[in-house]
Amino acid sequence: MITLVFAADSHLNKHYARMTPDQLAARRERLRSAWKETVDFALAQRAQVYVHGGDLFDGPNPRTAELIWTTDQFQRLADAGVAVLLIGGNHDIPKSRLAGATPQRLFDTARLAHVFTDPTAPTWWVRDIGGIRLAVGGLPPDPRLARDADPLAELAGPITPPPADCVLLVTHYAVEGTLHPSADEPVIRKASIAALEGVVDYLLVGHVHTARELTVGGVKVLFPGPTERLTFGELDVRCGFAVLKIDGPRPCRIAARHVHIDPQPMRRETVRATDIPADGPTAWLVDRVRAWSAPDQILQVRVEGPLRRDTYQALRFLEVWQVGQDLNFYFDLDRHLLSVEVDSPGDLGYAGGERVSPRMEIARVADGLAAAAATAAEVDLIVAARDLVLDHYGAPAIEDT
Ligand SMILES: [Mn+2]
Repeated sequence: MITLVFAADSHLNKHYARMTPDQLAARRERLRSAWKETVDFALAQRAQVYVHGGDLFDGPNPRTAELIWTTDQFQRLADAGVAVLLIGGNHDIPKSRLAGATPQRLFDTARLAHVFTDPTAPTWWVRDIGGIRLAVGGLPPDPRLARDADPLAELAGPITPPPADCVLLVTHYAVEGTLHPSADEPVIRKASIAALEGVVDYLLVGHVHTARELTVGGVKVLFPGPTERLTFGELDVRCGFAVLKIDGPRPCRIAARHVHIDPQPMRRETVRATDIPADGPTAWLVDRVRAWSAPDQILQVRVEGPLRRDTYQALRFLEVWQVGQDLNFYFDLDRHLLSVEVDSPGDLGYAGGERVSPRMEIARVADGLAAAAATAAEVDLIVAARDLVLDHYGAPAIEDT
């Protein structure tokens, strides 16, 4: 019996633009500890093989501190005699040869892992373990593929694994039917998977951030999901990894199960702007934020819809944000779907009865102040302040994907 652990999409070293340095350090610690659970599990279960299906890192150039920590983990596996097999993912493979090597190569050079690097045809790792001959093929993603390509149809030749009792193929691509319809990237067609019947027993797929298992034709397809959720768009995603128990000889029997990893608590709440009272809007919103808060949580509160202009101007968003920031691990007050309702023609060029974005409202208030300014220096100061404010108005730190 072979025990094999398969994880993917750990995105170590991920950068969140609007987190403070302390928040970012703690968040990266969180990503590391989620991935470490896969290593701890492999050691505790005495797995013989550990496979990572790409995007171990969020980019091709993780910080050295992150690499040292990761090396320690692979050393633990190596010390226990666990074979480690890695491919890069679309995040940690450089987009061009000139941009250097995928960070996984470091672990191959240090003889802590075997890294599959050819994206044009699977290469094979074969080992006899407990009387079972296991062949694992690796096919990392090819950044040069056209967006409408089927990666398996673009290979240099047919997939021909060496003779073995059990044949697994590891890759990092979207599979037909698993991605949002608007996703614009290479997708493995189900027909290409069905054509592998009798050639490949199990297709192990990273990249798709949701745990699931499919059978296409006679081929089992396993997605372990990510080891941690990365964005608010992944609120419903199951995190974890997969463990395969393989019994031979050919035709081998494979039992796969998903192992859950508790993600960092994440919550998203929506406030209809029309529900915000004109009287005491800040205290009202603060009460809601308090009720939704928890110390270890990543919280997003979206305020959406039209808000009366006087209520908008009375609402102290910074105060609301500060309360959210104090009571949560990280707080995002998302106002991208908020508009400001203008009832009557004012002195700032409104037609009356229109809805404008908060950005427009900020810009128009600033332009009104500039128009009323006494000196050219004052105008310059107001314009510079306006541009600075609009620049900082920015995008949320943890975007949807
Ligand atoms: Mn990916």
